[in-house]
Amino acid sequence: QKNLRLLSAEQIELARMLLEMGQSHLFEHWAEPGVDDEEKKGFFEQVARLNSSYPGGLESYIKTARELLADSKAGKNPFDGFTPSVPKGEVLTFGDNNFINFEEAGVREAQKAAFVLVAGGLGERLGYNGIKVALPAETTTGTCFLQYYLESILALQEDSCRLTQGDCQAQIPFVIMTSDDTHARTIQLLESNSYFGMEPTQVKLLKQEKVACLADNDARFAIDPNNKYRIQTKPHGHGDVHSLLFSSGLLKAWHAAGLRWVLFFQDTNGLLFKAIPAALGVSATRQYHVNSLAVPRKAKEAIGGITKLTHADGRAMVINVEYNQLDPLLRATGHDGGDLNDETGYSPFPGNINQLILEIDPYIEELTKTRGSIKEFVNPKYKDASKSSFKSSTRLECMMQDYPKTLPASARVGFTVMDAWLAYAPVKNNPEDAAKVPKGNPYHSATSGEMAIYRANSLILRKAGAQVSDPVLQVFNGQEVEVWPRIAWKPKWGLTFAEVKRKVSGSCAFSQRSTMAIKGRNIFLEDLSLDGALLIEAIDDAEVKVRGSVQNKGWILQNVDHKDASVPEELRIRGFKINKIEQLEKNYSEPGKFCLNP
Ligand code: GDU
Repeated sequence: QKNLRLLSAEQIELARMLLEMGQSHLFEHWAEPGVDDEEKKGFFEQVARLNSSYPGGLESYIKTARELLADSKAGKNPFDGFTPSVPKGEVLTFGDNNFINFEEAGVREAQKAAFVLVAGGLGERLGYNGIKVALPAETTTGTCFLQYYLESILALQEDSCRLTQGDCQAQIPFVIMTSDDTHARTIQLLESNSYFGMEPTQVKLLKQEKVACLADNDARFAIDPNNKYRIQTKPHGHGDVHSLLFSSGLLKAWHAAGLRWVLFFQDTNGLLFKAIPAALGVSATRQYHVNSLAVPRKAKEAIGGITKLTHADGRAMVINVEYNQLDPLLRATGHDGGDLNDETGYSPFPGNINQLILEIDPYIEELTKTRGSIKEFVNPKYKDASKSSFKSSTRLECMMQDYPKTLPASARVGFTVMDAWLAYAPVKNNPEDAAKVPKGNPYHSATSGEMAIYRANSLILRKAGAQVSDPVLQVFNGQEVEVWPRIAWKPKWGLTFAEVKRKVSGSCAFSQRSTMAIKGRNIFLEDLSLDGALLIEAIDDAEVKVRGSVQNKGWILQNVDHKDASVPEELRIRGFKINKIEQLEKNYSEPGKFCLNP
């Protein structure tokens, strides 16, 4: 009471709300007025922030938390009354006519798209000390994930304007959702690399706030163990992206500018943009309000399963069921073995890779109703079976892929399945955990993420008519992986299959021990035979034809131990480094036509 005199009217209102909502314990240990006054001010600043950043404010947060905690205590099944079945979606085969047509449709649409990267997570499972988007996707060129994403969006922008002969001034907006854990380092990465060639105004950062931690089943807020004048907070999950796009006004601005699509994606997938054009083409052609990208999923793999849920009362939806919930849901609905592979060797439920394409009109209509709030969940770790107290504080969480949960039955919710080798190779697991992944399931490590890029590029070149030698098996950090020729190219060289095909002709061949890095838009491979390392860089106005045979000692992968602290962390976590012995390197920095024929 005595402390009230220090407060502004707005702060008194917040204090009253907290008291009414059963949070009086937050003030019990407060010192007399005059003592710790700055800290007390800080407390109210924090409460004001927590209140304004949550749709509906703290009151609504506490109410929802009480409901969800009561459901959790009662062991209520979130899927009560729903029966799971395998939904129907678009299944694409890389490189066939259907795929090429969807890719072209997608490239056309791209100039009406905005991209949103959710990158607020620290990646605790990976245990890397930096932000995940700063990690090299592959170490042949050293391109980090963020660079790959920006360059892919720029390539798509240019391809789209060429194809449609449209307005080449138009920029595809790019948003990055960060958090306090990643914000400053994301800005620093962008600024120290001149935004990887993108106009700084084209990129917007939206920082998500953390949410209040809950100490008990009554949703009493947990006090920060390091400061008795602060509420402990934790991340709320990637679902925050929807309310941030709404409250920032960006969505409205995009809509007003005539954009049609918003594409969401995650922090570490070095293959993603190989799948984006075709998936966007599917959205446009099938007129999907929601389109999730999926890959065949191994049972128990740590990715959600896309599932059709049909309720006894007639409701039905196509939604991601998170990996830890799919098995119990299946068991509870008569599938005795739970989450199992079928005769194809995969789970019948396609794996959600959390790449979502939303059509803006219905999206903005829905968000106008919900303000972007997404169905939340709570996952308390209880001390014992009585479920009356927690081992540590918990909080409400939400996931961006739960957006369709509030949509009306008339919404067109679909998905697009692509080959995993083409579309999905995330970096989530540290070397120890990756080495323990059951044989045949993907490692999702820095090692497998990099190898997947070489495999995809090799397979794409094969499909384009080149001869690419088979891979060899090698073990890095305890993980057996296929090592294909280390082939990497800039997105602007070949974002789509049609573009790669246009640039590869004659009889090209690559031996397994080869390395090739192509950095330039107009580099054409004609009858190239490579057995060694070849690096070509060219400005856009230089057209380079590459012919003949290149042979040298090349670049060799050398094992490193993930515990060897003398090796930089970025390399250690993949278990190898590249020993650059000999290469042919050419750089074309003047406009003109050139032929490289060694
Ligand atoms: N993220 C945030 N804010 C958060 C938490 C996470 O922006 O508060 C971001 C991360 O940076 C990352 C993305 O969200 O880019 C996903 O985070 P994780 O990689 O930790 O996600 P999970 O592996 O737990 O699961 C998610 C989906 C799954 C499945 C999987 C596929 O929830 O259904 O699709 O990705 O990669």
